[in-house]
Amino acid sequence: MSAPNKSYDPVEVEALKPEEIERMRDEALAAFAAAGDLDALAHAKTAHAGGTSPLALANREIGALPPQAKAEAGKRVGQARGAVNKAYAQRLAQLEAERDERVLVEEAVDVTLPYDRVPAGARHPLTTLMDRVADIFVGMGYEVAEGPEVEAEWFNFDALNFTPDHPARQMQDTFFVRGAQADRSTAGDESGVVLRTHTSPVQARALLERREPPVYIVCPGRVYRTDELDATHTPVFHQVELLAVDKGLTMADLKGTIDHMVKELFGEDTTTRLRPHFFPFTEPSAEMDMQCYVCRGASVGNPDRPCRTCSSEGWIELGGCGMVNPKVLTACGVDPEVYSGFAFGFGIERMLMFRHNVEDMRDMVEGDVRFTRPFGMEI
Ligand code: FA5
Repeated sequence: MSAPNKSYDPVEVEALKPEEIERMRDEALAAFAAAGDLDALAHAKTAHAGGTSPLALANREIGALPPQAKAEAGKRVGQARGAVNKAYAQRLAQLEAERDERVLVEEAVDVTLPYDRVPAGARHPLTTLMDRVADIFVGMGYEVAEGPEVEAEWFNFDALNFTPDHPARQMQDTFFVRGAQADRSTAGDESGVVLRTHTSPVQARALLERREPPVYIVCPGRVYRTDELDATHTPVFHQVELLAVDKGLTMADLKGTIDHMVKELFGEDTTTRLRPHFFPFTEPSAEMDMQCYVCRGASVGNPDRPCRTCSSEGWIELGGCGMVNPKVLTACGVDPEVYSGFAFGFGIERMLMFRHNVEDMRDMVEGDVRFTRPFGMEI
């Protein structure tokens, strides 16, 4: 700050010269006008109207003037500062208005947009079909039974009369969790542990758990085999197993039960047939076919009317069945002289394929909603 100016001449104090004050004011007004946004305006305010701005510093110089000069210099600086503050306020209002207008456009919310864009989920068609099949038997008085997917090798194979050297026990067919047949010599008497390869071990579990027949159970569930994933195979698939053990059951009861299921699922006039087959746990055993519900056999030997559903064979393979082998009944503590039983089992993926003309099983496991959506939103 300058020393008091005894011989008063305001022109002598550089910062208070009229043209200097005008220059400071004009620079401030130009800086405010040039500020393109609120940040730039805040910087311009600090530079031109803040505590260390040229006008503020000039204001301080007034104190050094002789009393008679203070009023004039004060008026000049005060007018300039007033003009600067006014220009700042005007530019601030202008920039704020521009910002508000921009925000209204950029952050506008379209209240007419639909709010419920997330579609409702639904159960997988495999689950729905499996439950529908199970329901048919529940309606006939059967109970739903379940067993573990990680199963004792004894239940999966031994109890079902699979010989120790049966090919199904090989690691090429079965996922072993512990104690593969190959290292049985070291595994001792302990049963190995496998991922169950079919739902049939639930037969043995049900008989052992209930002890006294009658037993009527339906067992839907997931099973595992070391098959490659392709159009007609998957390493993880679903089966539905049926077991009935009672006094006096015969193949006629088995056939009648299969017929009932098929008519419920594919229509009253659908017929079935049994073809001789072999399963270690049923005797006699058969494979069960149903008449093609699309062509009803009309495509057989008729090249003019090919049928994609049954490949013009007239019949569709459903699964395996038979009368429960007396050895299985004995292993499960049921007297085969008193009781007899029948069982059948089939794959749900294959049934979904021919029931809904799905050409590739991989579509069922890939989780693409474009596959599941046409089946509807059943929950
Ligand atoms: C069995 O699994 C027997 N437990 C069925 C049975 C039960 C017979 C009771 C007698 C008494 P099989 O290995 O054939 O049988 O399999 C039955 C069905 O499972 C097949 O008809 C087929 O529909 C389905 N299946 C088998 N392997 C696969 C696979 N890799 N992917 C999809 N489905 C399969």
